[in-house]
Amino acid sequence: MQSPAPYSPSTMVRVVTAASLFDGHDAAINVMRRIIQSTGCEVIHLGHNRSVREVVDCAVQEDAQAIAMTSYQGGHVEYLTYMRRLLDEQGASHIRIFAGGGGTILPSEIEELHAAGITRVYSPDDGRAMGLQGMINDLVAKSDFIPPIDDPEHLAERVRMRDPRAIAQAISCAERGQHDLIGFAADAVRRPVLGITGTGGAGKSSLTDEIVRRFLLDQPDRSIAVVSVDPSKRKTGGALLGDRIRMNAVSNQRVYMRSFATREANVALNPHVADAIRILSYAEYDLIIVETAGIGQSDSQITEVCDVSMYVMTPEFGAATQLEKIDMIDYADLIALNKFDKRGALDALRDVRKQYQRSRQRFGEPLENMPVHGTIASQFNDPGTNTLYRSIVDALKQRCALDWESSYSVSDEMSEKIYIIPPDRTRYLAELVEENKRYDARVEKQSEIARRLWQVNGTIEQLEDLHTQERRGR
Ligand code: B12
Ligand SMILES: Nc1nc2c(ncn2[C@@H]2O[C@H](COP(=O)(O)OP(=O)(O)OP(=O)(O)O)[C@@H](O)[C@H]2O)c(=O)[nH]1
Ligand SMILES: [Mg+2]
Repeated sequence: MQSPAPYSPSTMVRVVTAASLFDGHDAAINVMRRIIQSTGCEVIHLGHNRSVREVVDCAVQEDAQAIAMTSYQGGHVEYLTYMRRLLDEQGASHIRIFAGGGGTILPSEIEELHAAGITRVYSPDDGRAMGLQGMINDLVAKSDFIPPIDDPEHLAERVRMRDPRAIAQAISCAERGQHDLIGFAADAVRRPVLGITGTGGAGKSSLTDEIVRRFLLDQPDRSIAVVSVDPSKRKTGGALLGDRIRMNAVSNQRVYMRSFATREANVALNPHVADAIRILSYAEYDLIIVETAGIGQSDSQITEVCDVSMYVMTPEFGAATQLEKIDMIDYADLIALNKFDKRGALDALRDVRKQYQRSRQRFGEPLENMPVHGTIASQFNDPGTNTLYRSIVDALKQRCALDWESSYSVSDEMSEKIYIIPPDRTRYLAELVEENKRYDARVEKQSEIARRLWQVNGTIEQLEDLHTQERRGR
Protein backbone atom coordinates (compact mmCIF):
# COMPACT_ATOMS: atom_id res chain seq x y z
CA MET A 1 0.00 0.00 0.00
CA GLN A 2 1.30 3.45 -0.90
CA SER A 3 1.53 5.82 2.03
CA PRO A 4 -0.78 8.83 1.62
CA ALA A 5 0.67 12.35 1.66
CA PRO A 6 0.58 14.05 5.06
CA TYR A 7 -2.59 16.05 5.75
CA SER A 8 -2.01 19.79 5.81
CA PRO A 9 -3.77 21.33 8.83
CA SER A 10 -5.31 24.78 8.40
CA THR A 11 -5.07 25.66 12.11
CA MET A 12 -2.24 25.06 14.60
CA VAL A 13 -3.23 21.64 15.94
CA ARG A 14 -1.95 20.84 19.44
CA VAL A 15 -2.05 17.21 20.55
CA VAL A 16 -1.22 15.75 23.99
CA THR A 17 0.31 12.27 23.70
CA ALA A 18 0.95 9.67 26.41
CA ALA A 19 0.77 6.00 27.32
CA SER A 20 -1.78 5.14 29.99
CA LEU A 21 -1.33 4.58 33.72
CA PHE A 22 0.63 1.47 34.79
CA ASP A 23 1.65 1.01 31.16
CA GLY A 24 5.24 0.96 29.95
CA HIS A 25 4.35 0.14 26.32
CA ASP A 26 5.53 3.45 24.89
CA ALA A 27 6.94 2.28 21.53
CA ALA A 28 3.62 2.71 19.69
CA ILE A 29 2.91 6.23 21.00
CA ASN A 30 6.49 7.25 20.23
CA VAL A 31 5.94 6.21 16.59
CA MET A 32 2.56 7.99 16.46
CA ARG A 33 3.76 11.22 18.08
CA ARG A 34 6.64 11.51 15.58
CA ILE A 35 4.22 11.20 12.65
CA ILE A 36 1.78 13.65 14.30
CA GLN A 37 4.67 16.13 14.65
CA SER A 38 5.89 15.65 11.07
CA THR A 39 2.29 16.30 9.94
CA GLY A 40 2.79 19.85 11.27
CA CYS A 41 1.27 19.61 14.76
CA GLU A 42 2.59 20.73 18.12
CA VAL A 43 2.90 17.63 20.28
CA ILE A 44 2.93 17.91 24.06
CA HIS A 45 4.38 14.54 25.01
CA LEU A 46 3.96 13.21 28.54
CA GLY A 47 5.68 9.83 28.18
CA HIS A 48 4.29 6.69 29.78
CA ASN A 49 2.48 5.74 32.99
CA ARG A 50 0.27 8.84 33.11
CA SER A 51 -2.96 9.10 35.06
CA VAL A 52 -6.20 10.36 33.51
CA ARG A 53 -6.08 13.43 35.77
CA GLU A 54 -2.54 14.34 34.64
CA VAL A 55 -3.41 14.00 30.95
CA VAL A 56 -6.69 15.92 31.27
CA ASP A 57 -5.16 18.77 33.31
CA CYS A 58 -2.38 19.03 30.75
CA ALA A 59 -4.77 19.09 27.76
CA VAL A 60 -6.86 21.83 29.41
CA GLN A 61 -3.88 23.99 30.39
CA GLU A 62 -2.31 23.56 26.94
CA ASP A 63 -5.59 24.37 25.12
CA ALA A 64 -5.05 21.24 23.00
CA GLN A 65 -7.56 20.09 20.40
CA ALA A 66 -6.79 16.41 20.95
CA ILE A 67 -5.39 13.72 23.21
CA ALA A 68 -3.77 10.68 21.57
CA MET A 69 -3.23 7.72 23.88
CA THR A 70 -1.97 4.19 23.73
CA SER A 71 -3.19 1.65 26.23
CA TYR A 72 -1.97 -1.94 26.39
CA GLN A 73 -2.61 -2.60 30.08
CA GLY A 74 -6.14 -3.95 29.71
CA GLY A 75 -8.01 -1.17 31.53
CA HIS A 76 -8.67 0.90 28.38
CA VAL A 77 -12.49 1.03 28.66
CA GLU A 78 -12.40 2.44 32.22
CA TYR A 79 -9.38 4.66 31.48
CA LEU A 80 -10.75 6.28 28.31
CA THR A 81 -14.36 6.67 29.48
CA TYR A 82 -13.12 8.30 32.70
CA MET A 83 -10.99 10.65 30.58
CA ARG A 84 -14.07 11.64 28.56
CA ARG A 85 -16.01 12.25 31.78
CA LEU A 86 -13.32 14.41 33.38
CA LEU A 87 -12.92 16.49 30.21
CA ASP A 88 -16.67 17.01 29.96
CA GLU A 89 -16.89 17.95 33.65
CA GLN A 90 -14.19 20.59 33.10
CA GLY A 91 -16.14 22.07 30.19
CA ALA A 92 -13.68 20.68 27.65
CA SER A 93 -16.07 18.55 25.60
CA HIS A 94 -14.44 19.83 22.41
CA ILE A 95 -11.15 18.01 23.19
CA ARG A 96 -11.10 14.88 21.04
CA ILE A 97 -9.74 11.57 22.35
CA PHE A 98 -7.92 9.15 20.02
CA ALA A 99 -6.42 5.86 21.09
CA GLY A 100 -4.95 2.56 20.06
CA GLY A 101 -3.83 -0.55 21.82
CA GLY A 102 -3.43 -3.18 19.11
CA GLY A 103 -5.23 -6.44 19.73
CA THR A 104 -5.74 -5.74 23.44
CA ILE A 105 -8.75 -3.54 22.55
CA LEU A 106 -11.48 -5.86 21.24
CA PRO A 107 -13.77 -4.81 18.32
CA SER A 108 -16.80 -4.84 20.68
CA GLU A 109 -14.92 -2.54 23.10
CA ILE A 110 -14.05 -0.19 20.23
CA GLU A 111 -17.79 0.13 19.49
CA GLU A 112 -18.49 0.73 23.18
CA LEU A 113 -15.77 3.41 23.37
CA HIS A 114 -16.99 5.19 20.22
CA ALA A 115 -20.50 5.24 21.69
CA ALA A 116 -19.06 6.75 24.90
CA GLY A 117 -17.60 9.72 23.04
CA ILE A 118 -14.06 8.58 22.21
CA THR A 119 -13.54 10.02 18.75
CA ARG A 120 -11.63 7.06 17.33
CA VAL A 121 -9.89 3.93 18.54
CA TYR A 122 -7.55 2.53 15.86
CA SER A 123 -7.35 -1.25 15.55
CA PRO A 124 -4.65 -3.33 13.84
CA ASP A 125 -7.11 -3.71 10.92
CA ASP A 126 -7.30 0.09 10.65
CA GLY A 127 -3.51 0.10 10.54
CA ARG A 128 -3.54 -2.37 7.68
CA ALA A 129 -6.24 -0.50 5.74
CA MET A 130 -5.10 3.09 6.34
CA GLY A 131 -1.35 2.82 7.00
CA LEU A 132 0.35 4.82 9.77
CA GLN A 133 0.19 8.14 7.91
CA GLY A 134 -3.45 7.43 6.97
CA MET A 135 -4.41 7.00 10.66
CA ILE A 136 -2.56 10.19 11.63
CA ASN A 137 -4.13 12.10 8.72
CA ASP A 138 -7.54 11.03 10.03
CA LEU A 139 -6.62 12.09 13.59
CA VAL A 140 -5.21 15.48 12.56
CA ALA A 141 -8.11 16.25 10.19
CA LYS A 142 -10.60 15.58 12.99
CA SER A 143 -8.58 17.90 15.29
CA ASP A 144 -8.17 20.70 12.76
CA PHE A 145 -10.41 23.34 14.36
CA ILE A 146 -9.96 26.45 16.46
CA PRO A 147 -10.74 25.55 20.07
CA PRO A 148 -13.79 27.48 21.33
CA ILE A 149 -13.51 30.37 23.77
CA ASP A 150 -16.29 30.02 26.30
CA ASP A 151 -17.89 33.20 27.43
CA PRO A 152 -15.42 35.69 25.84
CA GLU A 153 -17.12 38.68 27.57
CA HIS A 154 -16.13 37.27 30.95
CA LEU A 155 -12.68 36.02 29.97
CA ALA A 156 -10.94 38.63 32.17
CA GLU A 157 -12.90 37.67 35.29
CA ARG A 158 -12.23 33.97 34.72
CA VAL A 159 -8.53 34.61 34.18
CA ARG A 160 -8.43 36.62 37.41
CA MET A 161 -10.01 33.62 39.21
CA ARG A 162 -7.18 31.47 37.81
CA ASP A 163 -9.54 29.23 35.85
CA PRO A 164 -6.99 27.14 33.89
CA ARG A 165 -9.30 26.91 30.85
CA ALA A 166 -9.68 30.67 30.69
CA ILE A 167 -5.92 31.27 31.05
CA ALA A 168 -5.25 28.67 28.36
CA GLN A 169 -7.78 30.30 26.02
CA ALA A 170 -6.42 33.80 26.68
CA ILE A 171 -2.87 32.65 25.84
CA SER A 172 -4.15 30.99 22.65
CA CYS A 173 -5.83 34.30 21.72
CA ALA A 174 -2.39 35.93 21.98
CA GLU A 175 -0.88 33.23 19.75
CA ARG A 176 -3.68 33.67 17.19
CA GLY A 177 -3.33 37.45 17.25
CA GLN A 178 -6.82 38.02 18.77
CA HIS A 179 -5.49 40.89 20.90
CA ASP A 180 -8.89 42.56 21.23
CA LEU A 181 -9.99 39.66 23.47
CA ILE A 182 -7.03 40.00 25.85
CA GLY A 183 -6.84 43.78 26.11
CA PHE A 184 -7.63 43.42 29.84
CA ALA A 185 -4.12 42.06 30.48
CA ALA A 186 -2.30 45.02 28.93
CA ASP A 187 -2.06 46.99 32.18
CA ALA A 188 -1.69 44.05 34.57
CA VAL A 189 0.74 44.71 37.40
CA ARG A 190 3.71 42.62 36.43
CA ARG A 191 4.51 39.65 38.67
CA PRO A 192 8.08 38.43 39.36
CA VAL A 193 9.54 36.51 36.43
CA LEU A 194 12.44 34.07 36.62
CA GLY A 195 13.97 33.37 33.21
CA ILE A 196 15.82 30.11 32.64
CA THR A 197 17.99 29.53 29.63
CA GLY A 198 20.89 27.30 28.67
CA THR A 199 22.10 24.77 26.16
CA GLY A 200 19.79 21.97 24.97
CA GLY A 201 19.55 19.12 27.44
CA ALA A 202 21.51 20.88 30.22
CA GLY A 203 18.68 20.22 32.68
CA LYS A 204 16.57 23.41 32.47
CA SER A 205 13.26 21.56 32.81
CA SER A 206 14.55 19.21 35.51
CA LEU A 207 15.73 22.24 37.51
CA THR A 208 12.44 24.08 36.87
CA ASP A 209 10.59 21.08 38.31
CA GLU A 210 12.88 21.07 41.36
CA ILE A 211 12.33 24.81 41.86
CA VAL A 212 8.54 24.38 41.57
CA ARG A 213 8.64 21.51 44.10
CA ARG A 214 10.62 23.59 46.62
CA PHE A 215 8.46 26.68 46.02
CA LEU A 216 5.25 24.72 46.75
CA LEU A 217 6.72 23.43 50.04
CA ASP A 218 8.38 26.68 51.02
CA GLN A 219 5.56 29.07 50.08
CA PRO A 220 2.36 27.20 51.03
CA ASP A 221 0.05 30.13 50.22
CA ARG A 222 1.62 31.16 46.93
CA SER A 223 1.02 30.11 43.35
CA ILE A 224 3.39 29.59 40.45
CA ALA A 225 3.14 29.47 36.65
CA VAL A 226 5.58 27.91 34.19
CA VAL A 227 5.94 28.91 30.55
CA SER A 228 8.17 26.62 28.59
CA VAL A 229 9.41 27.09 25.03
CA ASP A 230 10.72 24.39 22.68
CA PRO A 231 11.85 24.79 19.06
CA SER A 232 9.57 24.36 16.04
CA LYS A 233 10.88 22.30 13.14
CA ARG A 234 11.61 24.47 10.14
CA LYS A 235 10.78 21.70 7.68
CA THR A 236 7.29 20.76 8.89
CA GLY A 237 6.25 23.55 11.30
CA GLY A 238 5.60 20.86 13.90
CA ALA A 239 7.22 20.77 17.32
CA LEU A 240 7.88 18.36 20.13
CA LEU A 241 7.03 20.17 23.35
CA GLY A 242 8.77 17.72 25.65
CA ASP A 243 9.48 19.81 28.75
CA ARG A 244 6.41 18.47 30.58
CA ILE A 245 7.96 14.99 30.70
CA ARG A 246 10.34 16.30 33.39
CA MET A 247 7.59 18.07 35.33
CA ASN A 248 6.34 15.95 38.18
CA ALA A 249 5.58 18.75 40.62
CA VAL A 250 3.20 20.68 38.33
CA SER A 251 0.17 18.48 39.05
CA ASN A 252 -1.00 20.85 41.75
CA GLN A 253 -3.86 23.33 42.06
CA ARG A 254 -1.34 26.12 42.68
CA VAL A 255 0.53 25.52 39.42
CA TYR A 256 -0.31 26.42 35.82
CA MET A 257 1.96 25.32 32.99
CA ARG A 258 1.89 26.17 29.30
CA SER A 259 4.21 24.87 26.58
CA PHE A 260 5.05 27.05 23.59
CA ALA A 261 6.67 26.23 20.27
CA THR A 262 8.97 28.96 18.95
CA ARG A 263 7.00 28.91 15.62
CA GLU A 264 10.15 30.45 14.08
CA ALA A 265 13.56 28.97 13.39
CA ASN A 266 16.69 29.87 15.37
CA VAL A 267 14.99 31.80 18.15
CA ALA A 268 14.84 30.87 21.82
CA LEU A 269 11.51 32.53 22.68
CA ASN A 270 8.05 32.64 21.16
CA PRO A 271 7.06 36.27 20.45
CA HIS A 272 3.89 35.74 22.53
CA VAL A 273 5.70 34.82 25.74
CA ALA A 274 5.45 38.49 26.74
CA ASP A 275 1.63 38.31 26.29
CA ALA A 276 1.56 35.11 28.36
CA ILE A 277 3.47 36.88 31.15
CA ARG A 278 0.89 39.70 31.07
CA ILE A 279 -2.02 37.23 31.24
CA LEU A 280 -0.41 35.25 34.08
CA SER A 281 0.32 38.53 35.88
CA TYR A 282 -3.35 39.46 35.50
CA ALA A 283 -4.15 36.08 37.09
CA GLU A 284 -1.86 37.19 39.95
CA TYR A 285 0.50 34.24 40.01
CA ASP A 286 3.15 34.95 42.64
CA LEU A 287 5.97 33.72 40.46
CA ILE A 288 6.28 33.07 36.72
CA ILE A 289 9.09 30.87 35.40
CA VAL A 290 9.99 31.07 31.71
CA GLU A 291 12.17 28.34 30.18
CA THR A 292 13.62 29.13 26.75
CA ALA A 293 14.23 26.72 23.91
CA GLY A 294 17.95 26.82 24.70
CA ILE A 295 19.47 27.20 21.27
CA GLY A 296 23.07 27.68 22.30
CA GLN A 297 25.73 30.09 23.42
CA SER A 298 24.30 33.36 22.13
CA ASP A 299 20.89 33.07 23.69
CA SER A 300 20.42 36.15 25.90
CA GLN A 301 16.91 37.12 24.65
CA ILE A 302 15.47 35.92 27.96
CA THR A 303 16.90 38.91 29.86
CA GLU A 304 14.39 41.11 28.00
CA VAL A 305 11.36 39.44 29.61
CA CYS A 306 12.52 38.48 33.10
CA ASP A 307 13.44 40.08 36.42
CA VAL A 308 16.00 37.47 37.44
CA SER A 309 17.78 35.32 34.87
CA MET A 310 19.47 31.98 35.31
CA TYR A 311 21.80 30.22 32.89
CA VAL A 312 21.92 26.42 33.07
CA MET A 313 25.02 24.68 31.80
CA THR A 314 26.92 21.47 32.48
CA PRO A 315 30.59 20.76 33.29
CA GLU A 316 31.00 19.52 29.70
CA PHE A 317 31.49 22.92 28.05
CA GLY A 318 34.90 22.07 26.55
CA ALA A 319 37.99 24.17 27.32
CA ALA A 320 37.93 27.19 29.67
CA THR A 321 38.32 29.55 26.67
CA GLN A 322 34.90 28.38 25.42
CA LEU A 323 33.35 30.12 28.43
CA GLU A 324 34.45 33.49 27.08
CA LYS A 325 32.04 33.04 24.15
CA ILE A 326 28.96 32.47 26.30
CA ASP A 327 26.93 35.67 26.29
CA MET A 328 24.74 34.60 29.19
CA ILE A 329 27.69 34.41 31.62
CA ASP A 330 27.86 38.19 31.16
CA TYR A 331 24.11 38.66 31.68
CA ALA A 332 22.80 35.93 33.99
CA ASP A 333 22.10 36.79 37.62
CA LEU A 334 22.68 33.16 38.58
CA ILE A 335 24.36 30.21 36.96
CA ALA A 336 23.48 26.57 37.63
CA LEU A 337 26.29 24.17 36.78
CA ASN A 338 23.98 21.19 36.50
CA LYS A 339 24.94 17.50 36.12
CA PHE A 340 27.46 18.12 38.87
CA ASP A 341 27.79 14.35 39.09
CA LYS A 342 29.82 14.44 35.85
CA ARG A 343 33.60 14.10 35.86
CA GLY A 344 35.59 17.30 36.28
CA ALA A 345 32.67 19.15 37.92
CA LEU A 346 34.80 20.86 40.57
CA ASP A 347 37.30 22.14 37.98
CA ALA A 348 34.38 23.36 35.87
CA LEU A 349 32.90 25.18 38.88
CA ARG A 350 36.17 27.03 39.43
CA ASP A 351 36.47 27.94 35.72
CA VAL A 352 32.89 29.21 35.44
CA ARG A 353 33.21 31.21 38.65
CA LYS A 354 36.44 32.76 37.32
CA GLN A 355 34.76 33.70 34.04
CA TYR A 356 31.81 35.19 35.95
CA GLN A 357 34.25 37.19 38.13
CA ARG A 358 36.16 38.36 35.05
CA SER A 359 33.00 39.42 33.21
CA ARG A 360 31.84 41.52 36.21
CA GLN A 361 35.31 42.77 37.16
CA ARG A 362 34.70 41.53 40.73
CA PHE A 363 38.37 40.72 41.31
CA GLY A 364 38.35 41.96 44.93
CA GLU A 365 35.91 39.23 46.00
CA PRO A 366 36.57 35.55 46.71
CA LEU A 367 35.58 33.17 43.92
CA GLU A 368 33.07 31.42 46.23
CA ASN A 369 30.99 34.62 46.29
CA MET A 370 30.14 34.30 42.59
CA PRO A 371 26.54 33.08 42.13
CA VAL A 372 27.50 29.86 40.35
CA HIS A 373 25.99 26.76 41.94
CA GLY A 374 26.79 23.11 41.31
CA THR A 375 23.51 21.15 41.10
CA ILE A 376 22.29 17.63 40.42
CA ALA A 377 18.69 18.20 39.36
CA SER A 378 18.06 14.50 38.87
CA GLN A 379 18.73 13.76 42.55
CA PHE A 380 16.16 14.08 45.34
CA ASN A 381 16.75 16.90 47.86
CA ASP A 382 20.08 17.81 46.28
CA PRO A 383 21.96 20.29 48.56
CA GLY A 384 23.26 22.33 45.58
CA THR A 385 19.70 22.73 44.27
CA ASN A 386 18.53 23.77 47.76
CA THR A 387 21.18 26.52 47.82
CA LEU A 388 20.28 27.53 44.25
CA TYR A 389 16.59 27.76 45.20
CA ARG A 390 17.38 30.02 48.17
CA SER A 391 19.62 32.20 45.99
CA ILE A 392 16.78 32.56 43.47
CA VAL A 393 14.37 33.61 46.25
CA ASP A 394 16.91 36.15 47.55
CA ALA A 395 17.52 37.56 44.07
CA LEU A 396 13.76 37.86 43.42
CA LYS A 397 13.18 39.49 46.81
CA GLN A 398 15.85 42.05 46.10
CA ARG A 399 14.93 42.71 42.46
CA CYS A 400 11.14 42.80 42.93
CA ALA A 401 10.95 44.15 46.52
CA LEU A 402 9.16 41.05 47.86
CA ASP A 403 8.58 40.24 51.52
CA TRP A 404 8.88 36.46 51.15
CA GLU A 405 10.24 34.32 54.00
CA SER A 406 12.09 31.13 53.08
CA SER A 407 12.92 28.11 55.19
CA TYR A 408 15.74 27.12 52.84
CA SER A 409 19.26 28.30 53.59
CA VAL A 410 22.41 28.89 51.59
CA SER A 411 24.99 26.30 52.62
CA ASP A 412 28.50 25.26 51.62
CA GLU A 413 27.33 21.70 51.21
CA MET A 414 28.29 20.47 47.76
CA SER A 415 26.12 18.36 45.49
CA GLU A 416 27.39 14.85 45.60
CA LYS A 417 26.03 11.93 43.70
CA ILE A 418 24.58 9.31 46.00
CA TYR A 419 25.23 5.94 44.46
CA ILE A 420 23.41 2.71 45.20
CA ILE A 421 26.43 0.95 43.76
CA PRO A 422 29.70 2.86 44.31
CA PRO A 423 31.25 3.63 40.86
CA ASP A 424 34.80 2.73 41.99
CA ARG A 425 33.50 -0.79 42.69
CA THR A 426 32.97 -1.61 39.02
CA ARG A 427 32.85 -5.38 39.72
CA TYR A 428 30.43 -4.95 42.60
CA LEU A 429 27.68 -7.19 41.22
CA ALA A 430 30.22 -9.74 39.92
CA GLU A 431 31.77 -9.81 43.39
CA LEU A 432 28.35 -10.49 44.91
CA VAL A 433 27.83 -13.38 42.49
CA GLU A 434 31.32 -14.76 43.23
CA GLU A 435 30.71 -14.53 46.98
CA ASN A 436 27.40 -16.38 46.54
CA LYS A 437 29.12 -19.05 44.48
CA ARG A 438 31.89 -19.39 47.14
CA TYR A 439 29.20 -19.77 49.80
CA ASP A 440 27.32 -22.38 47.72
CA ALA A 441 30.57 -24.36 47.20
CA ARG A 442 31.32 -24.27 50.95
CA VAL A 443 27.79 -25.41 51.77
CA GLU A 444 28.12 -28.21 49.20
CA LYS A 445 31.45 -29.31 50.74
CA GLN A 446 30.12 -29.17 54.31
CA SER A 447 27.00 -31.14 53.38
CA GLU A 448 29.20 -33.76 51.65
CA ILE A 449 31.26 -34.10 54.86
CA ALA A 450 28.06 -34.27 56.93
CA ARG A 451 26.64 -36.93 54.58
CA ARG A 452 29.80 -39.04 54.86
CA LEU A 453 29.92 -38.69 58.63
CA TRP A 454 26.29 -39.71 58.77
CA GLN A 455 27.03 -42.74 56.56
CA VAL A 456 30.02 -43.68 58.80
CA ASN A 457 27.75 -43.18 61.80
CA GLY A 458 25.15 -45.49 60.22
CA THR A 459 27.80 -48.12 59.45
CA ILE A 460 29.05 -47.99 63.07
CA GLU A 461 25.47 -48.40 64.34
CA GLN A 462 24.91 -51.39 62.03
CA LEU A 463 28.18 -53.00 63.15
CA GLU A 464 27.22 -52.42 66.78
CA ASP A 465 23.79 -53.99 66.14
CA LEU A 466 25.46 -57.01 64.50
CA HIS A 467 27.86 -57.28 67.40
CA THR A 468 24.98 -57.21 69.95
CA GLN A 469 22.99 -59.84 68.00
CA GLU A 470 26.06 -62.10 67.79
CA ARG A 471 26.63 -61.83 71.57
CA ARG A 472 22.95 -62.66 72.25
CA GLY A 473 23.14 -65.65 69.86
CA ARG A 474 26.12 -67.09 71.60
C1 B12 B 1 6.37 -4.62 22.02
C2 B12 B 1 5.66 -5.25 23.22
C3 B12 B 1 6.28 -5.15 24.47
C4 B12 B 1 7.59 -4.42 24.69
C5 B12 B 1 7.26 -2.92 24.89
C6 B12 B 1 8.28 -2.00 24.32
C7 B12 B 1 7.84 -0.59 24.48
N1 B12 B 1 8.72 0.25 25.01
O1 B12 B 1 6.74 -0.22 24.12
C8 B12 B 1 8.09 -5.11 26.00
C9 B12 B 1 8.88 -6.34 25.64
C10 B12 B 1 8.93 -4.23 26.93
C11 B12 B 1 6.77 -5.54 26.62
C12 B12 B 1 6.59 -5.74 27.95
C13 B12 B 1 5.41 -6.19 28.51
N2 B12 B 1 4.32 -6.63 27.85
CO1 B12 B 1 4.08 -6.38 25.95
N3 B12 B 1 3.78 -6.42 24.12
C14 B12 B 1 4.42 -5.92 23.07
C15 B12 B 1 3.69 -6.31 21.75
C16 B12 B 1 4.51 -7.45 21.12
C17 B12 B 1 3.53 -5.20 20.69
C18 B12 B 1 2.90 -3.88 21.17
C19 B12 B 1 3.24 -2.74 20.21
O2 B12 B 1 3.94 -1.79 20.56
N4 B12 B 1 2.81 -2.83 18.94
C20 B12 B 1 3.07 -1.84 17.89
C21 B12 B 1 1.80 -1.05 17.52
C22 B12 B 1 2.18 0.15 16.62
O3 B12 B 1 0.96 -1.93 16.79
P1 B12 B 1 -0.43 -2.46 17.39
O4 B12 B 1 -0.28 -2.70 18.84
O5 B12 B 1 -0.91 -3.59 16.54
O6 B12 B 1 -1.41 -1.20 17.20
C23 B12 B 1 -2.15 -0.97 16.00
C24 B12 B 1 -3.28 -0.01 16.24
O7 B12 B 1 -3.93 -0.24 17.45
C25 B12 B 1 -2.63 1.35 16.11
N5 B12 B 1 -2.32 2.10 17.30
C26 B12 B 1 -1.82 1.69 18.47
N6 B12 B 1 -1.69 2.70 19.32
C27 B12 B 1 -2.06 3.83 18.67
C28 B12 B 1 -2.13 5.15 19.08
C29 B12 B 1 -2.56 6.13 18.20
C30 B12 B 1 -2.58 7.54 18.62
C31 B12 B 1 -2.93 5.76 16.87
C32 B12 B 1 -3.36 6.77 15.92
C33 B12 B 1 -2.90 4.42 16.48
C34 B12 B 1 -2.47 3.47 17.39
O8 B12 B 1 -1.38 1.13 15.46
C35 B12 B 1 -1.25 -0.21 15.03
C36 B12 B 1 -1.71 -0.27 13.61
O9 B12 B 1 -1.76 -1.53 13.08
C37 B12 B 1 2.29 -6.80 22.27
C38 B12 B 1 1.70 -7.98 21.54
C39 B12 B 1 1.25 -7.66 20.14
N7 B12 B 1 1.70 -8.44 19.21
O10 B12 B 1 0.48 -6.69 19.94
C40 B12 B 1 2.61 -7.20 23.72
C41 B12 B 1 1.53 -7.04 24.82
C42 B12 B 1 0.85 -5.69 24.65
N8 B12 B 1 2.33 -7.07 26.05
C43 B12 B 1 1.72 -7.68 27.02
C44 B12 B 1 2.26 -7.86 28.32
C45 B12 B 1 1.45 -8.72 29.28
C46 B12 B 1 3.49 -7.29 28.69
C47 B12 B 1 4.16 -7.38 30.08
C48 B12 B 1 3.22 -7.17 31.27
C49 B12 B 1 4.87 -8.73 30.13
C50 B12 B 1 5.46 -9.08 31.50
N9 B12 B 1 4.79 -9.99 32.18
O11 B12 B 1 6.44 -8.50 31.89
C51 B12 B 1 5.23 -6.30 29.99
C52 B12 B 1 4.70 -4.96 30.56
C53 B12 B 1 5.62 -3.79 30.31
C54 B12 B 1 5.17 -2.56 31.02
N10 B12 B 1 6.04 -1.97 31.83
O12 B12 B 1 4.05 -2.09 30.86
C55 B12 B 1 0.38 -8.21 26.59
C56 B12 B 1 -0.79 -7.40 27.17
C57 B12 B 1 -1.94 -8.30 27.55
C58 B12 B 1 -3.16 -7.60 28.07
N11 B12 B 1 -3.20 -6.31 28.28
O13 B12 B 1 -4.12 -8.28 28.28
C59 B12 B 1 0.51 -8.23 25.05
C60 B12 B 1 -0.82 -8.04 24.27
C61 B12 B 1 1.15 -9.58 24.67
C62 B12 B 1 0.27 -10.78 25.01
N12 B12 B 1 -0.51 -11.27 24.07
O14 B12 B 1 0.30 -11.26 26.11
N13 B12 B 1 5.83 -5.68 25.66
N1 LIG C 1 23.40 12.92 35.23
C1 LIG C 1 22.51 13.90 35.34
N2 LIG C 1 21.47 13.95 34.45
C2 LIG C 1 20.59 14.97 34.58
C3 LIG C 1 20.70 15.95 35.59
N3 LIG C 1 19.67 16.83 35.44
C4 LIG C 1 18.96 16.42 34.38
N4 LIG C 1 19.49 15.29 33.85
C5 LIG C 1 19.02 14.53 32.66
O1 LIG C 1 19.35 15.27 31.49
C6 LIG C 1 18.36 15.08 30.48
C7 LIG C 1 17.84 16.42 29.96
O2 LIG C 1 17.18 17.09 31.01
P1 LIG C 1 16.11 18.26 30.77
O3 LIG C 1 15.71 18.77 32.10
O4 LIG C 1 15.05 17.80 29.85
O5 LIG C 1 17.04 19.31 30.02
P2 LIG C 1 16.59 20.67 29.28
O6 LIG C 1 17.74 21.60 29.39
O7 LIG C 1 15.29 21.14 29.79
O8 LIG C 1 16.44 20.14 27.78
P3 LIG C 1 15.75 20.93 26.54
O9 LIG C 1 14.54 21.64 27.05
O10 LIG C 1 15.42 19.82 25.58
O11 LIG C 1 16.81 21.85 26.02
C8 LIG C 1 17.28 14.20 31.12
O12 LIG C 1 17.50 12.87 30.74
C9 LIG C 1 17.50 14.39 32.62
O13 LIG C 1 17.09 13.27 33.38
C10 LIG C 1 21.79 15.84 36.52
O14 LIG C 1 21.98 16.66 37.42
N5 LIG C 1 22.64 14.80 36.34
MG1 LIG D 1 13.55 21.55 28.73
